[in-house]
Amino acid sequence: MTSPPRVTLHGYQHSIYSWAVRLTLSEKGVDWDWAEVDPFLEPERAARRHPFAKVPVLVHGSFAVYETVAILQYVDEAFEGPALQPSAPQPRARMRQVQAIADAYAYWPMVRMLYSHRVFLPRQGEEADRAEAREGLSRARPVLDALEGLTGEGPYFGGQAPSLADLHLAPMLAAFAEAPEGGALLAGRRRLRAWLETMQARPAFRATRPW
Ligand SMILES: N[C@@H](CCC(=O)N[C@@H](CS)C(=O)NCC(=O)O)C(=O)O
Repeated sequence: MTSPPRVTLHGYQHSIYSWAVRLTLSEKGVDWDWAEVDPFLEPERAARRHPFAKVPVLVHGSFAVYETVAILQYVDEAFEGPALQPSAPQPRARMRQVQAIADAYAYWPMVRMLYSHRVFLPRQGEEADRAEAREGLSRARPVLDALEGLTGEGPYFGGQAPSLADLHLAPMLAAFAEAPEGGALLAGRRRLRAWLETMQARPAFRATRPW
């Protein structure tokens, strides 16, 4: 009997997007192998699997996929485990909407501007740009407001169970909240802060967090 193909995640230990994939694999109960690639120090190596020299890339047997939104969907649909996408049109649209907001409006100011320059680079002993951090904080405000407006009655964006929206967004918000100024801004959005606390308490979140 042939064994099922392995899953290998090509990612960077500090990458927030790689964390979203690890979190989803873990929630789904899928085992994976890790292949460390630092896209900042090794862009040529990253470019072997990703035309834009980024991580993550998921390889499952002979199938490879990049772009986190596609990877998360694939993980949910290709493996057994709890369903991470609602089937009804409205909650499904809401899930996609939150994922799109995460990519288009949250990642850059929250992670690459605030978290990188206020937390990550100083922790690494590297030079950081305070102006970038300030600008990231300011650009994050309307994103937090939009996300606060999309939180629903349940503990998760999609209601009572976590979906890909929660798993895609949580690492970004967790990174943002690592900066004291980010945590303070988040504290003013009560439902969003409660949502992040719910996510942070999940065993998969604790098991996969990079710090
Ligand atoms: N659109 C990509 C974004 C991935 C991304 O930006 N990854 C970061 C690490 S979290 C990266 O590889 N950055 C390298 C670079 O920007 O040069 C996705 O959804 O997977």
